[in-house]
Amino acid sequence: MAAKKPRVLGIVLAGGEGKRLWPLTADRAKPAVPFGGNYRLIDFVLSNLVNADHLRICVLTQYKSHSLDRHITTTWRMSQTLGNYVTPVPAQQRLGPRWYTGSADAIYQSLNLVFDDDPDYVVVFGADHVYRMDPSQMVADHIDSGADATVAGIRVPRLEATAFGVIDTAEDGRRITQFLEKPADPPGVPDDPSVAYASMGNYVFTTDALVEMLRRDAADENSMHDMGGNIIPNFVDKGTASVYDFARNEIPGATDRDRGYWRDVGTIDSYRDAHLDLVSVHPIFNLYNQDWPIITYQSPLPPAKFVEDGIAKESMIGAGTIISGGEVNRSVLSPDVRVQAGSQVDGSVIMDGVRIGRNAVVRNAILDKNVMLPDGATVGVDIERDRDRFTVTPSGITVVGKGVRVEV
Ligand code: ADQ
Repeated sequence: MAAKKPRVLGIVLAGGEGKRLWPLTADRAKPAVPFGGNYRLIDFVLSNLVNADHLRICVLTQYKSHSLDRHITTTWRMSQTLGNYVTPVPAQQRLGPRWYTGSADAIYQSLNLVFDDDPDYVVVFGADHVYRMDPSQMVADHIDSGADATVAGIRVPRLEATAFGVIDTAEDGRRITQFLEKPADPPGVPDDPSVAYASMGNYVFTTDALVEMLRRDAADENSMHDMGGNIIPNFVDKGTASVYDFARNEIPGATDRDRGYWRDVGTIDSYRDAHLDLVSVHPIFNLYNQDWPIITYQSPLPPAKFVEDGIAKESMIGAGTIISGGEVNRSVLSPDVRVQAGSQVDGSVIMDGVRIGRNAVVRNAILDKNVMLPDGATVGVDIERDRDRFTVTPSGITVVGKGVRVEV
């Protein structure tokens, strides 16, 4: 007889503020930040869970959650009656008049969802990353190892690991012996000192062990109530934490190039770089792999249209966009954008509803939704002037916030 399929509840942590993505996070949580023309960051983790048939998912929101909420309800509503759901759960102050203190507190305050669903295992994933992963392979590994907690691990350049939890394992390569949350000087792996073994912030827990650990943590006044800072190190101390090596994850249709791709697009520069990768001839991350689709909301718009010698090279252009005589290079344009005659867009990310008039220039820039450039306006040309009116990164990327009308 076939083994009973384990009951798995997905919890997606989507309360992150994303301060380093300002002004894109001025009025939306980081997981709601648009990405790749059509998507929001949260679509990647939700697609991964749903493609793997994990169809019961709670999304814990908190910070500026309106746009995230709306996106989840329009895009991800599944059938409660069939027992499938993606439910956005706002912070409800169930345990007193306070918001969540940390990511572990967010789960602790939402434990009623776990009790209601009664799963064997709880998959807790972050919502901030661009990647493809089959979480069911990680769940199978968790069951096989007998651990209480399993952490997804990936090798990253050692110097980047200051932003991550860093894992050391026993000789079996599986049991975690040390977990350092965001160390100032991350240790390298034994066979390569330039590389660290980082936590992806994705975890699988055996339900009872998670509930017990969250209760213990809630009673600890010295805890920050953080998954990476407290809960995982406590499982490591208990000797019941394992690592799941992301390099072993197999995705249908993956190429040698994009196998193992995982990006924390946590800064404006990394956000733009990830977009430039998408429009390169051979991108590392292949959005076009329909064997593991990234699901999102698509509004019923007509196809993109190019008229009056309008042209786009090495670019992705959303539906309903009209390039009327302008030239677009190495850029990602969302749906419903207009680019008028004589204008140039280069190395940029342009979001929904942006209007670019005649003879305008947009260079190395990110234009948030509904930005208006009148005829002759420029962004990314006079960087000093841009510094006074917009956000400009040290590397010279200009970001114009939602709905701004750019002065000529
Ligand atoms: P960080 O990403 O810095 O490190 P955190 O800010 O807690 O940790 O964010 C983790 C996830 O939880 C994100 O998806 C975020 O949106 C969400 N989140 C944060 N606070 C929340 C709250 N109060 N309520 C709901 N959701 C919340 C973590 C780990 C590291 C690991 C990196 C990988 O702590 O060990 O290496 O992720 O990026």
